[in-house]
Amino acid sequence: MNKATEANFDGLVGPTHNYSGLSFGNVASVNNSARPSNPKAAAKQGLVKMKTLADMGFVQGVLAPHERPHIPTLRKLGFTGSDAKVLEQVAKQSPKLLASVSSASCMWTANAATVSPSGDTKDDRVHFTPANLINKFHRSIEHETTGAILQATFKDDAHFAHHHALPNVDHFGDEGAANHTRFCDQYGERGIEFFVYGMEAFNQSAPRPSKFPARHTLEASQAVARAHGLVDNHVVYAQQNPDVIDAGVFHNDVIAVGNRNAHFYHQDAFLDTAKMKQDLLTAWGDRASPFHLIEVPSNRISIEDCVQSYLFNSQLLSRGDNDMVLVVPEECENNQGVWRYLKELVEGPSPINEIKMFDLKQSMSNGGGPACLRLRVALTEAEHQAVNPFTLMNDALFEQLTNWVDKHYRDELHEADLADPQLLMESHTALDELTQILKLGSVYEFQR
Ligand code: SUG
Repeated sequence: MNKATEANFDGLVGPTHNYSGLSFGNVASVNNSARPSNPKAAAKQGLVKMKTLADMGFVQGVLAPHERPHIPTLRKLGFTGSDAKVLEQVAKQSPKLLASVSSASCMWTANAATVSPSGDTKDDRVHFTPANLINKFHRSIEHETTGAILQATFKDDAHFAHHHALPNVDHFGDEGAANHTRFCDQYGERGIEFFVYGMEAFNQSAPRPSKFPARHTLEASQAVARAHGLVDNHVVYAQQNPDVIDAGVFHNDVIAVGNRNAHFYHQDAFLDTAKMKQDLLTAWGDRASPFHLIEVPSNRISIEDCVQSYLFNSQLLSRGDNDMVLVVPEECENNQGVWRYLKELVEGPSPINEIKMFDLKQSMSNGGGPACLRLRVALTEAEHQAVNPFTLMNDALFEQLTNWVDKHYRDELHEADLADPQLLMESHTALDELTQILKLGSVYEFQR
């Protein structure tokens, strides 16, 4: 077994971060629709989280935002003329379409891709499949650029294998790592990949939510497991409880989080909790450490409080064996019941020993907490060396990116501003400079 660590790659918030109410089924997105946003504060809140975790000794990377408004999509949809003309027409004919191609939603990199570390795959490479995100139009236009950015970050094909997104159709709705967790004793060993789905596409009689969409299918998870060359008895599938999807739990990472030998989840998260536990314990077998199932009962914390506080949308990070820190949003402290529970948790027998809190209000107001903002990639030493070093967080990069945000970002953005051709130019100028800072090459269409 090769020694490995877990790296977290956070999405840098883009210059057009705004609240457009685009995500039906995501309570925060719908409730904050049309509120003015602050892209500068949003990007800085994200950078502070990245820098703090890097300072704590975690490997932290940055994934670049996408070009927005996405003029190539508008041209595909029949808009013509100069970029300014295209913006003028779409603003007049369909402001929601303009908002959709302007969303900075690629910041939530838990939805960028599903990643299988080399310890789990048949060819001993790290595998990436960008998520097609087909359930939401504004997110379905992410996967091509996501793929280009992942390839520019994880370049060496001796170590990294990049797949295409799954077919763009409901049957293969794929939301990436937000519905995927990996359990292991040590990061370098063969882990258990745990895929959580919202519905079965080819089985109409299987349970599914009735009010809000199930974005992710079993068939998508199975396809990713096949493409990544995972070993069957190290893969576990579980269905989300349709009732919690209908209560606003649009991704499993809003109600469960796992790391190494710990699974922290709500009692009502899964359709069949007993089966989920049994399947994980069977796959775990007789590994060196015990497997911790930390189940939060509904009489302690309601689903509504999970959705409001984002307790489970936390990062569970290992500082050593049996020593984990839970990274939560400030909203957890503002919720009395959740805060009381967390205080008991860290004093109790579980491996979770510390809580670290961040102000991520700008992202939270669109339904994106600490876990949404990061893509986990377990890397061996050789793979870590092969990552594009300019994307890894350190003092110099933090300073450079903070200055870059100060120079290019607005501190207030309204939906009507999205039609401003100046905003498009500001965004292109900023991203062009960013590709030089992160040494990504020409990953954007406007650069080709
Ligand atoms: O897909 N919100 C995102 C939030 C994604 C959170 N990610 C995870 N849970 N992993 C979504 O619903 C809102 C955009 C708007 O309404 O302007 C949005 O896309």
